[in-house]
Amino acid sequence: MNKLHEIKDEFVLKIQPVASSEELDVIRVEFLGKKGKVQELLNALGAVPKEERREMGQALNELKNAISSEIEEKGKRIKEAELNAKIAMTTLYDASLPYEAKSGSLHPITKIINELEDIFASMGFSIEDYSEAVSDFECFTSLNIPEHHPARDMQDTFYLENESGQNPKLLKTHTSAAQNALMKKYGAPLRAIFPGRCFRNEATDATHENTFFQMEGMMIDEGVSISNLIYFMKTMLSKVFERDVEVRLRPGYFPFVEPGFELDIKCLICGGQESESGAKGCPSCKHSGWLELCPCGMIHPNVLKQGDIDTEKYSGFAFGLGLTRLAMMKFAVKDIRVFNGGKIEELKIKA
Ligand code: FA5
Repeated sequence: MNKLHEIKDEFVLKIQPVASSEELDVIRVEFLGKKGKVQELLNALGAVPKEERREMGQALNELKNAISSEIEEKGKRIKEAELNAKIAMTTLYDASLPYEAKSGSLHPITKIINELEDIFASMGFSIEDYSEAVSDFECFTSLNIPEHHPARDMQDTFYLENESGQNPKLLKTHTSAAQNALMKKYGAPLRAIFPGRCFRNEATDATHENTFFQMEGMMIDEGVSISNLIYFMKTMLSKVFERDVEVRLRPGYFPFVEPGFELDIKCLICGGQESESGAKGCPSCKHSGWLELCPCGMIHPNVLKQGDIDTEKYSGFAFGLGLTRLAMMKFAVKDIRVFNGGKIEELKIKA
């Protein structure tokens, strides 16, 4: 009987830390196997005195049943734990699940520049690039805006320091700053567009940024007139928006064109409609229903002369498209600051 108790105690001790099916099998063989500890005692039963044999046999059977049901119970718990561990692993990483590859995309401004370049290239315009830091001459004087001319007040900018303190460069306020250099580089006839980043020292709001894009266009040839200008503006807008958009042309003053116009587009955010409260337009068009988009005009003879163009023979038009504002309208972005904001979620525009 003592031996029986020893086996029982040993089993209880050994089964406690068992945590895997493999370890449990080892215990099963050790206690219940053909040469196991319980079987050994059963085999030796014949040598037990007759009067004790019955009681001993009964106790051994009870021990065998208890060990076997304990092993069975433990086996169930181990299987369950093993299954849960497998499920957890699958949840963490399942190589068979469909994989969504996240890829980047072009910035909406880049997309619109690419689109405009294609449109103008197809109409025979070359595409030019120009510096962001330019001289005072390029940005103002060459454009018929001499020093102390009040028109300079409309475009305050950021001046860069240089060692001598003489003729510091400035961040260009408009793409028109490249007109003079391109006239000198190519002469007439000339058809070119030059998109670029512009800078202005001004407060920002829904339609104004201190850093924004414009795209300048210039056509100089014999007999170029306002009808050519209007034709190119209309073609560009209908191709960009792929639908009819309402535009209006009104007189505008820029020292480098004569005559000069403001080309406005009917606000595509509110459609120029009155809101339910009776207010006209929306914040994106400053409640006017219209957005200033593309000033333009016939290039002033003084500007052509500064660019070494023969004004007796040639005339030309120029326009300065507000590219970031165009992107606002095209992609229905209500606030221009989204484009420089760097918030990927806001920039996920269906372009
Ligand atoms: C000019 O910059 C002229 N150089 C345009 C021009 C070129 C006129 C050739 C005639 C011939 P303006 O300052 O209005 O003009 O700017 C042109 C366009 O740029 C505006 O209609 C507007 O769409 C955009 N723009 C101007 N300032 C800002 C700003 N702070 N933020 C965003 N867009 C602006």
